[in-house]
Amino acid sequence: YSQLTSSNVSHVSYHYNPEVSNYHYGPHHPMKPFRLLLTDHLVSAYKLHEVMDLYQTTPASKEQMMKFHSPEYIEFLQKVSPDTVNRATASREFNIGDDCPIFDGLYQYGSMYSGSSLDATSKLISGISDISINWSGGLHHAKKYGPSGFCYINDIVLSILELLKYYPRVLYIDIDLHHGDGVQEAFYTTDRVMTCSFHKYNGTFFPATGNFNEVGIGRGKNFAVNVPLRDGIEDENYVKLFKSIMEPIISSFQPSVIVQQCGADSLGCDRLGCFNLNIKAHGACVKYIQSFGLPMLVLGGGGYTPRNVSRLWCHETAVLNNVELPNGKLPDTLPYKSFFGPDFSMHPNLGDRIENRNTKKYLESVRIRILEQVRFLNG
Ligand code: V1S
Ligand code: CA
Ligand code: ZN
Repeated sequence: YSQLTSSNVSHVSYHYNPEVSNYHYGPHHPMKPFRLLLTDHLVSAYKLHEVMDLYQTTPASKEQMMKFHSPEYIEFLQKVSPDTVNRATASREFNIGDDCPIFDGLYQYGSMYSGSSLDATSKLISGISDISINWSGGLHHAKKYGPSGFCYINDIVLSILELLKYYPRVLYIDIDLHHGDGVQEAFYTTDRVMTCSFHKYNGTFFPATGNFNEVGIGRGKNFAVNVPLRDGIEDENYVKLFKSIMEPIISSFQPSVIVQQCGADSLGCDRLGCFNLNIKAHGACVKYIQSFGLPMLVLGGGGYTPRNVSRLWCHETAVLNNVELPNGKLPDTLPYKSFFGPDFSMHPNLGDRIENRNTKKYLESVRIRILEQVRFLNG
């Protein structure tokens, strides 16, 4: 299998099935697949489609999804519908409820976004792409036996399992606001996958896991890294901390491939969020990881203010293609342009809504504690 060539121009592929944006979790639910259509329109309006390989993706098969999920759970998803569901049983046996409702086409939705991640993964494995992007994926909470936190099928675990057939070591990086618990749990006992999540943590914030002391067990000890943050973290401190942790992790773990989950709920002004990050800072984390020149699977995740989710993922698509988007107003040809008012710009200020509870002293202690953990990687 061929890997990155010596040229410094990456071959980028974009994996999307427009049908995925038509599913609805329900009128009051914060997860809006429509944000994926908005993202695609922005990417297209900036002509980024012209510089990448585009693939219309195919749904994952039942067998593919059962590489991680239990047959009982997948069969339940396949059979259930909003009209026939027994809510009491579904809630008790499969964690169905307000966070993870049964909606029309649920099974197709899960297989659609997972199929996109698997298509993106196979383009990396074959060496056709150096970087492959699926903004509809990154649903990091789903468990073997059931859904959690808006996530039904864990497309990340499925992709990593596939990568492990061809690559010795996979690094998973998760900059969603929430802890990447489903991925961490799936690889908690192996030293072939290192998981690293940055998230808000206070012991109760969903999913309530992800403190420092979760480091993996057995052979996997020290191969799970958690970076618990408080409300209101700002651009400079976040990016500095991110780089100072990821640099030693990458040099000691020496991954053969990187999977990055780019959840957009870590932006400021997110409907469910509590950080103060701007789009450029979030994008700087993606760019930094790209600078290591390893094959990379780039996924979406959370993000509950659709106009900012689509701005972010369009900006990151540009970053990954080494394209600098023009400053100033969004293109006039953009459909749904009214969503982006009143400023109609790519970079609204998202950075000053919430008081920063991360003191310099706290962040320094986080950094030191994690560097100590990472020191143990090489024996
Ligand atoms: N925070 C938060 C939040 N908000 C909701 C919610 C709100 C309205 C609805 F109609 C339905 C759900 N649920 C939550 C969180 C789950 C957050 C999931 C984040 C997912 C991700 O971004 O990481 C990846 C895509 N759930 C909870 O806090 C659990 C509850 C404890 C409170 C909310 N109720 C609805 C369920 C129980
Ligand atoms: Ca995270
Ligand atoms: Zn999230």
